[in-house]
Amino acid sequence: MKSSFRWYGESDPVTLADIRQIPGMRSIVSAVYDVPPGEVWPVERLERMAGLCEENGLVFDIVESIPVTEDIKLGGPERDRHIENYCENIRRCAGAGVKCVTYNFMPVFDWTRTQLDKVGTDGSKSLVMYWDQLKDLDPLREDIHLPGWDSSYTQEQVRGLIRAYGELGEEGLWENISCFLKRVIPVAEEQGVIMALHPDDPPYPIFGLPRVITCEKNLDRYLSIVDSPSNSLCLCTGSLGCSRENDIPALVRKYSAMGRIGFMHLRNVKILPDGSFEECGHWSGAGSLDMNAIVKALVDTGFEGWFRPDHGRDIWGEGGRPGYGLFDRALGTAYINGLIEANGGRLER
Ligand code: DNO
Repeated sequence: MKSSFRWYGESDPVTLADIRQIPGMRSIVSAVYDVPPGEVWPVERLERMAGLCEENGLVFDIVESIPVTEDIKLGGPERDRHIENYCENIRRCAGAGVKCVTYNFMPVFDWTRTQLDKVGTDGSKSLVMYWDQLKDLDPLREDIHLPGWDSSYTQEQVRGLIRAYGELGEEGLWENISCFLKRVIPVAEEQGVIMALHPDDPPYPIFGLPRVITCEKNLDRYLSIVDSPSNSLCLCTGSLGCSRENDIPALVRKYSAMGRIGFMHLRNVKILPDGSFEECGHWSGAGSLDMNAIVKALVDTGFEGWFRPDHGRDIWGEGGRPGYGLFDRALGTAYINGLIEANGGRLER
């Protein structure tokens, strides 16, 4: 399998020179972050990214994410143009050497947390979602600001979107997913690109917004819409893993054996008695997931895709981008490397 690290580009305080010193590191996961969703990425930007990675002994072969616009998810007036641009972005990424593209189908908001700097008993800081901080919030009645949310929407736009998704409902969202996949996957196949769908984080509806990429039944449904190795998963252990219903090692074993995992996001999460959760260090002893069983499932099934250490805590006073500092993610990689080696797996260089 291929070890990778998310990098936010030249403005990221974590440098490629830092990343290349992490043992076994191979690939950089990145994107063109400053082009609005739905528009086309300039080829020069992708080529520059590939060149910078190469100069640092790394490979830019995986993208996270090409965003799926609300018009695509809602079937809005710009859907066709946005899907065409999406396909063009896949071609451009492939032209720059990219082999895997991550994306998600979460309406309006990507991951949801109530606090990004919760201080743990050891003094480290992490991202948490506490139900008692969330339960009384109603974006239809009041202005709310949760950390990490897309600030490009006004509160009025958020209300409009929540109402539109309410009308669309889960089945409507499935129809729009199907329309997207039927047009995008053939292009990915032709370009030799694996599309890796990230699950909803957390895997249940928030503020009445439908969320469907949540559980085994729905992952099966998603993969069966277009039965192709290019239609694969980015299996995020921490996102699916904050619902006790999801047996993560079993899901990893099943989808990896089917050849339908392109990318693994490896992190642990601690589920609290009321269903709230806290992100924690990668080590199994720190949270609710058996990380060794997850890695063993990948090794046993001959997983050849990419993995990255997902969200780290903020440790040693680093003060980096929440979830994406260098130190704890580097510790995570070292730990995962140990699990891979102990299970007889191999890192591709
Ligand atoms: C959070 C990430 C997600 C992920 C997207 C993929 O830190 O794992 O934001 O990048 O959902 O489209």
